[in-house]
Amino acid sequence: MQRRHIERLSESDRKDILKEVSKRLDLSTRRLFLKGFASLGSLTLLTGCDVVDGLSTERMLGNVSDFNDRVQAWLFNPAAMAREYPESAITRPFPFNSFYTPNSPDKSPDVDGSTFKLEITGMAVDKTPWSLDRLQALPQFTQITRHICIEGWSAIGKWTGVRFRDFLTRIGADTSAKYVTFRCSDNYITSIDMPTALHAQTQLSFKFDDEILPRRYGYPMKLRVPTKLGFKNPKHIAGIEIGNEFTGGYWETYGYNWFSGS
Ligand SMILES: Nc1nc2c(c(=O)[nH]1)N[C@H]1C(S)=C(S)[C@@H](COP(=O)(O)O)O[C@H]1N2
Ligand SMILES: [Mo]
Repeated sequence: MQRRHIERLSESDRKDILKEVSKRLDLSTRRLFLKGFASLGSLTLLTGCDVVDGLSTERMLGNVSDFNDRVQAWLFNPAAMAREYPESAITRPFPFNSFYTPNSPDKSPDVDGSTFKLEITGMAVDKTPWSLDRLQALPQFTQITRHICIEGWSAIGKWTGVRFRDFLTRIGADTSAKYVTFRCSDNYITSIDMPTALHAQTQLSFKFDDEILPRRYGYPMKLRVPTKLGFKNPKHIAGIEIGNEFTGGYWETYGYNWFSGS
C-alpha cells in the first residue's frame, strides 16, 4: 500500500485539516489536538497504514477532502459506527499504556473486586452504588474494535461488557446532560459528551479477550469507546458523574507531557 504522509501537504492545507478535525471534537479533545498536533505535525499518526489500515491510504490521503470525510467521520463522528474486526485481527499481546511514570502495568491500581462499589453522582435518579456482581448481571455483548492512541500506536482488541446506554437507562440518568465524567482508581479522569455515552458501541467493559479484565487493562472495568481515541477510554473506573459542567480530563489538567520529544 502506498504510504503518503500529511507532511507533504502545504502548511495551509494542514491548518485546514486541523481546523476540520478540531471542529468535530469536544472541547477537551480539541485543546489536546490543537496543542499536540499543531506543535508536532502529528497528523501523520492518524494517517499511516499502521493506524488506519482498514481504509485505503490512497483514497484517504488522495486529497484533503476525502481524508476529511472518511477518516474523521469514522474517528470522530459520534453517530458513525466504528469498524468491527474478526477474531484473527486481534493484536496479541495488546499494548499497555498509562499516564503514570514509569509506564508499567505493575503500577496499575490493585482493586479488590469483592468490596468494589461503583459510585454514581450527578444527574441520575438512582445513585445507589453498584457492586461488580450486580453490574455484570446486566446483558452483555462482545465487540472487536481498534484502539488508537495518539502517541502513535493502534491495536485491535476484544472487549465484553454492558452497553453503556443500557446502564445509563438503568440508573435513570438525565440524558439531556452534556457530559459523563469518569473518575478512576489511579486518579485518571476523563469525560465524554452524551451522544458518545449513548453510542451503541460504547461499552462498560468487564472482559478483555474473554478473560476477566486484567489489572493492566483496567480492572474492574473500563469504558470502551471505539469512536474515540485511546485516552477517552478510562480504565479502573471508580466513579461516574453525569452533569452539565465541563470537567475536562487528566491531560487538560496536568498538561501534555507525553508529547515531549516523541
Ligand atoms: N485510568 C486510566 N485510564 C486510561 C489511562 C490511564 O493512564 N489511566 N490511559 C489512557 C490512554 S492514553 C490509553 S492509550 C489507554 C491504554 O489502554 P490499554 O493499557 O488497555 O492499552 O488507556 C486510557 N485510559
Ligand atoms: Mo493513549
